[in-house]
Amino acid sequence: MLYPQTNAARAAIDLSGVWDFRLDGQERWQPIAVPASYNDQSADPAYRAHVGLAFYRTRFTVPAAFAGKRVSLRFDAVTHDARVSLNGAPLCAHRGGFLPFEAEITDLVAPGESAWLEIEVDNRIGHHTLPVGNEGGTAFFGSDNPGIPSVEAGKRLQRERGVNLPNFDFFNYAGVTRPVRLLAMPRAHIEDVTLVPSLDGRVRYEIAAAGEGSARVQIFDADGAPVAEAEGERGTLSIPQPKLWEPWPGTPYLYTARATFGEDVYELRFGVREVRVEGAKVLLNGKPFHFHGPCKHEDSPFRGRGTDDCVNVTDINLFHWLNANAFRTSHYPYAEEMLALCDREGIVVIAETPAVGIGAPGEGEPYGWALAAYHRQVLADMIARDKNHPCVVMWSLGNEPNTEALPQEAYDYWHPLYELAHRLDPQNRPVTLVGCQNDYTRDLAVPSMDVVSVNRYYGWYNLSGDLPAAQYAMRMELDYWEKLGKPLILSEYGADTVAGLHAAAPEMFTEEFQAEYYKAINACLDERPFVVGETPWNFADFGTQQGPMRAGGNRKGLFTRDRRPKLAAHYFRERWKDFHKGE
Ligand code: GCB
Repeated sequence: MLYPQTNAARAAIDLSGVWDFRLDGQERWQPIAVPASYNDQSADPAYRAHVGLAFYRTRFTVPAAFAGKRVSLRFDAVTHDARVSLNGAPLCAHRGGFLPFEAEITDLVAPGESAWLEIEVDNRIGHHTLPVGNEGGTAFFGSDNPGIPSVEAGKRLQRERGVNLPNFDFFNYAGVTRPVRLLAMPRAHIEDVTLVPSLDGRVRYEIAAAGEGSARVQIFDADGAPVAEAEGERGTLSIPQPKLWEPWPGTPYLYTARATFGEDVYELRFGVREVRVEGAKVLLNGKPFHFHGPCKHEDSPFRGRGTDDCVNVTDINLFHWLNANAFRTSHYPYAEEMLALCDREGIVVIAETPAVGIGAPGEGEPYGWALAAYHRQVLADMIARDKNHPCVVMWSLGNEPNTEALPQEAYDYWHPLYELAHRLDPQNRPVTLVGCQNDYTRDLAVPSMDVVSVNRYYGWYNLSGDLPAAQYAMRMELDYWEKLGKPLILSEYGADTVAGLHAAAPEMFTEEFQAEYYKAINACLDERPFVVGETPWNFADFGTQQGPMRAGGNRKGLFTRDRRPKLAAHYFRERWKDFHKGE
């Protein structure tokens, strides 16, 4: 799905602002900022604790100047499920909180007229949502205390009342979290553009269009000079002496493809780069690439998971400060604005579906057909949305499924998704699946990927505080993976750290311990050329569900939630300066 654009043929009006809002059961409409999660916008505890429906509404006008155009509404993300109505009549519905959807309204609101737009948002999570909610009555990191009659009775009460029990470790933020826009474009219009560049400058292209017209593509260099053009809905263009999109600190050179179809125009920035796996290396533009940079969340004070360009720019500038070159969109597809920023700034992205927490024991059908069908849809939508971004170099099918309890079932669930990602992606990027710390010798799914990604917390959740033992265990596991002959990314490792807590003799939770922990684990990684990535957990402290293991959220950030560096951030900044592992 194309990102909205205002140009000579199209208009996109951002409907962001202060809308009306009420939780199900409340009478009064209250102000709410869009885009943002609703949960942190009020001191009313119901905003964070709410389970179920919430309602948003606003009034907008279709400009008279839109007469004769195809008019639609585009929702970049509503978390998790949405039902949209226009002047009280159902317009569209969408499942899943991290990808866009669109509905045409050309014949529903006349140019020059206004309409009420209402969005019903559902934040409930369960076995058939992505991310996965735990219907069995146990909170992530909560203590089960099975068999205690009073605790069991309390859990029953929670279930009757309705409770969200995320099987994941980030706050279940909800609402209209990304922009909503009113779009106008010619009735005969471009629906999609696909570009597949190669290093020799050839660019395969395809334009999908609705209605009558003839198609054309022109390519311009970064100074706006034309460098190639072709007629027709598909074909191959050739850029003479192409400048490549190189990751930071190289130059992420961007060209612009201008597609025209009848009266319609769409402009897409893209880069010439290639990515593939060869032996135990990931090659970017034919050269071994090493991923280094902390995993992220879309998370900031007040906004929750709401898109904010200022937060995004600040974060990417902090990536530059860290000398980092990559992150994974843990644990869901990020806002399109962030990917455009990474294209521009040369930050490499591993794009992840929202499939986190699949297959917890006792979940009933942990690898059920219904979830698989929905997962396929989400994967397809993510690839369709992000396929042209040069920054996206790999797909992650999901994070930390249970691949250990039922190894064959897990393989039978994940491997078809791996094949599907390869089939759907015109650029045929490598595919990974991020494995949980478990008995890795039983895992069939993660080793079947192009790149093995493993989250490991030696020295934190296990062997806690004992760094020599953590190193011993880490090295033993790396010995195991080395034999596979595939590239490996240590896709998460980290230690909760309270900013300002210090100790001369490093102990868990101090800033010194976090820095020592990373030095110890990195020493193991440095010995292994097949380790092509180190992506610490996490860039910044972030909001989570409350629980006995979380004091004001997850504190594994290299930065605090308001983006102040801890000691470990300074350590990584030094480590990653002129870092040339494997090249
Ligand atoms: C993990 C998860 C991540 C958590 C992290 C932690 O393995 O992938 O979502 O936040 O551990 O800090 O426990």
